[in-house]
Amino acid sequence: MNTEQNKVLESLGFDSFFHNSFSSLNNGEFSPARITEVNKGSFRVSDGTHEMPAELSGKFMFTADEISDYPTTGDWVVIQPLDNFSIAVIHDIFPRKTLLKRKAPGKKVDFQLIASNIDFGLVVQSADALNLNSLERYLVMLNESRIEPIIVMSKIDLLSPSELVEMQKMLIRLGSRYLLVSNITSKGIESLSNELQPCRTYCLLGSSGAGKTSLLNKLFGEELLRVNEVRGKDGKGRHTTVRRQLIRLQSGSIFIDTPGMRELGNLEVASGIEQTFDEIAALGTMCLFKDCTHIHEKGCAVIEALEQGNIDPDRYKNYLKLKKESDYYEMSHLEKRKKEKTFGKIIKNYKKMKRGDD
Ligand SMILES: Nc1nc2c(ncn2[C@@H]2O[C@H](COP(=O)(O)OP(=O)(O)OP(=O)(O)O)[C@@H](O)[C@H]2O)c(=O)[nH]1
Ligand SMILES: [Mg+2]
Ligand SMILES: [Zn+2]
Repeated sequence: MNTEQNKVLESLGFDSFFHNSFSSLNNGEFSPARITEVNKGSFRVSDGTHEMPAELSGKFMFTADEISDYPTTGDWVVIQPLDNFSIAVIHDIFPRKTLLKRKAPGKKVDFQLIASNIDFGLVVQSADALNLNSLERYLVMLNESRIEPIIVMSKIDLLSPSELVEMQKMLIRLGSRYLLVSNITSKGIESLSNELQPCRTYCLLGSSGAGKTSLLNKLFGEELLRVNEVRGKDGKGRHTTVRRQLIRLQSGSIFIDTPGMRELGNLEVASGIEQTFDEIAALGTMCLFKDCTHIHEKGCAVIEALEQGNIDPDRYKNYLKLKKESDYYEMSHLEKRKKEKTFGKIIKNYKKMKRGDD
């Protein structure tokens, strides 16, 4: 890679973490690119200069067997551009810095990938519909993935000054960084802009209608229009909602917009819960029993603190709720994996038998 190419890639978030693994993935002919969009198994990639559709190589598809083996938006991949950058073949995925995933919607006990290589998660929620439990769910997910959370309360134009004060009191309890913005009056947009760092990747999360895309438009200013015009050429309408799309701001920050999620289930998030409810976790180390569930045990430091009014009853309730859910899914997921393994063995043995090996 020459220095010019290097700079362009860096502007898309390609840092030393990815540089270090490139030599082991590259055989000289291929180059790095970032997944900018995933749409039902078809991909778009950018190398900073060219954006093009991309397909998985046959070998890639053959060796991938888990959901997390496939590329998601934000992934760095090794590509081979073809036909003068009109299409690319994806040969490999770089190891991920971070991976954002959630439980697949419905009864399925499986993961769904949201995005990868995210540095900051912007949890957008409408100020007129503050929901601590929902915010805590996002915080658990982000903490579990080691992504720094930033809460963004949008639509503050809908609140009276006294309602704003009340809302902030509630937000402080979460112990996370938060910002207040209005996409209508532009209040708070500048402070948010000033926080953003170039070459870092931000993911917009939050329920549908929270104002994620409006915020991104706001941050983008006139630039997004240009992007939309460019996108217009490849047949996508100017007003279509962008789905899990990676966009670079003029200031150099990289954004991934996601479609609003109706339900946010977490799987395997024990450490994310501990981190999100750190005051409860800290007390928990002082309980009489090591495996204390903090529900009814004797000598439970959490219950004691609750009774003395030292921890917030709402937070305690949410903590138990998320923990119960996480434990349940964790067990079901483990069972499912065990079944899959057994089934995989049966198929392997069957194939062997057909081939006539022992
Ligand atoms: N009053 C007010 N309305 C807003 C604000 N931000 C967004 N809206 C409105 O809220 C609605 C939803 O905004 P979007 O930006 O599409 O929300 P989203 O989070 O991207 O929603 P999904 O794409 O469905 O996940 C739109 O009608 C916006 O005009 C705000 O700051 N104040
Ligand atoms: Mg949107
Ligand atoms: Zn306890």
